Formats: sequence, structure tokens, C-alpha cells
Amino acid sequence: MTNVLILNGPNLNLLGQREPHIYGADTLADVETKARALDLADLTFKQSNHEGQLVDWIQEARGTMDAIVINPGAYSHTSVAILDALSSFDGPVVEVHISNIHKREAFRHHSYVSARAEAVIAGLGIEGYFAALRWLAARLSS
Ligand code: CA2
Repeated sequence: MTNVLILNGPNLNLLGQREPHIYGADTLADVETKARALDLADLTFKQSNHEGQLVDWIQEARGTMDAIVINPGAYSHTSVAILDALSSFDGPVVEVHISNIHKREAFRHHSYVSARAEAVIAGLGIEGYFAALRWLAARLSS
């Protein structure tokens, strides 16, 4: 099976605890449990509120992970450092947003990470993570 790193950025540890009208009622632990239940890849699941930590994990993925699924949270809209780290990774990258960032405030419409991502999923709720895994499983097996 392929190795997929699922990375979540700032405040996503609060998933399911606040703002359910935007982000739904599932927690990040629920996302991990449901993602593992799909049994599509060997998953490494991480979350950090710190930009440098996310950069370190992306760098460490080089040579060990086949693909990255990343919800960079608010760093999507600000972080050239995360974009640069992802650019040093060879495998496919899928960017996931739980909400449809294009339906929200203008400052959320641009993501630096999208310039590196093979695919961008926004607005499917947590289903976006599972859609990313399904697409990667098909892509990496062909
Ligand atoms: O829609 C997404 O997945 C976002 O990446 C979520 C980020 C936001 O800054 C992006 O623009 C879009 C925010 C994550 C905050 O998550 C919370 C979850 C529950 C309660 C409070 C925050």
C-alpha cells in the first residue's frame, strides 16, 4: 500500500467543537478514524498550529511518503514557506478545504498552496479528505 501523509494546519484541532455551521460536527479524530476505515493507504495523520512544524513534516515526507493530502488552514492564504516545502516534495499533493473558500471572504479566495497541488478540493466538508484518498489510490496504482 502507498504511504500518504495527511497534514492539517492551524485551528483544525478545533474541528467539531466550534462553528459546526461552517465546518460540520465531526472532529479531527473522527476524520482520522473514517479515513483509516477506507483502508486505501498507510496513513500518517498530523496537525499543527505552527507553520515551521508543518514545513518540517513536509520536508521529512521526502523519501518516505508517496503523497500528501494537506489542509493548510489559514496558512493556505499566507504561507510561501509551506508552498516552497511542498515544491521540494516529489509526489502528488492534494489540497483540501472543508468549506468552499470561494464562497467566503475575499482573503480566502487565494491559496499559495494551490500553485503546487495536483488537485484542490473545497466545499465537500470532511468528505474532501476521503475523495482525495480515493483519487490518490487510483492515481498511484496506475
Ligand atoms: O475550509 C477549510 O478547511 C479552511 O482551510 C479552514 C481554515 C480557514 O482559515 C481556511 O480559510 C479554510 C480554518 C480552520 C479553522 O477550523 C476551525 C474549526 C472549528 C472551529 C474553529 C475553527
